[in-house]
Amino acid sequence: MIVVLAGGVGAAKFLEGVVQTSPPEQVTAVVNTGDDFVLHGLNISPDIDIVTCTLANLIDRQQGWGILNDTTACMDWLAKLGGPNWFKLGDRDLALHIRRTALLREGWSLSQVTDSFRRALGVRVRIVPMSDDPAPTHILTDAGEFHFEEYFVQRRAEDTIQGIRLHAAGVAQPAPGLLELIATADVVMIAPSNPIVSVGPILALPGLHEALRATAAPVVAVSPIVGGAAIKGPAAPLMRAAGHEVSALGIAHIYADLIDALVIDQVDADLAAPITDLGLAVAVTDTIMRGTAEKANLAATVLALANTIA
Ligand code: FO1
Repeated sequence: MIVVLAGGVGAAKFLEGVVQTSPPEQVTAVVNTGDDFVLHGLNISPDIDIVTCTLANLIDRQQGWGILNDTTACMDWLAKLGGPNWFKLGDRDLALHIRRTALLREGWSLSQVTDSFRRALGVRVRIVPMSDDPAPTHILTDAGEFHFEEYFVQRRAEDTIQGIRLHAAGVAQPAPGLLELIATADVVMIAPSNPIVSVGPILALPGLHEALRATAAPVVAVSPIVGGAAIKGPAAPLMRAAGHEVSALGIAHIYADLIDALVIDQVDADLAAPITDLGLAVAVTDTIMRGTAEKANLAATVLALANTIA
């Protein structure tokens, strides 16, 4: 089993590469739920839906989230009625949240809901939330403490970050079977996602560090930072706020005692030596996932690097 620790948009694209180089039934995506929140009384799981809809080829590729050609009739009326409209939810997207909320109320776990949805949408990759417990990510700023989505979307990431609070709802347990999945994996991959608020919440679960260190599987990460910048999203200010250098070397430091190897972009080839000095194996390739071929090449590079370690 190939286990991929995943956030949202970047991870979803990477997974599209992984399923080109390995049978989808042998791939399990463990997805961040730190972005999850309640809006309009609905349980919204942004990264789970991004991964699921991308792998179902239903995603709005221009945005990276939301459903292709979705309409906004309900959102328009919600706004007309005074509802919040800062988080754009299309009509088909809302069906996911309405159904998820109903099933959770009936006693289903988030794992069960997520598995039911990916099967309904024809996705052959197993998709597992990192936890079935609430584990919201909060950003502490000079203007107060906000849920990640309020900070990032509603407030346009303009606040000065003073800190990050993972699992702000209290102690979240790894999803059922997650530690076992890592222990028995053939390969563990960390997708090119935000190391602080997408991968960070997963790694902060009790037992995750130990599981990654103990597994016989090679653990290989892909740097989401290229040429000192993130491809998309707020990784740079968040890494700085967490005291890390915004570079592929900074990524290596964050993951150093949990991974065996790191794949970095060719523009960062000069960082291969200092990263190797940390005891990590390094592969250098084009990590910008412009299209299908680049996604497949990146996944193949990760797999090849893993095979040199196993
Ligand atoms: N990101 C935005 O920047 N603006 C939005 O209005 C927005 C809506 C949205 C709806 C459903 C969904 O699954 C994701 C959505 N996202 C939106 C992306 C979301 O902010 C992601 O959690 C982040 O991009 C981090 O992965």
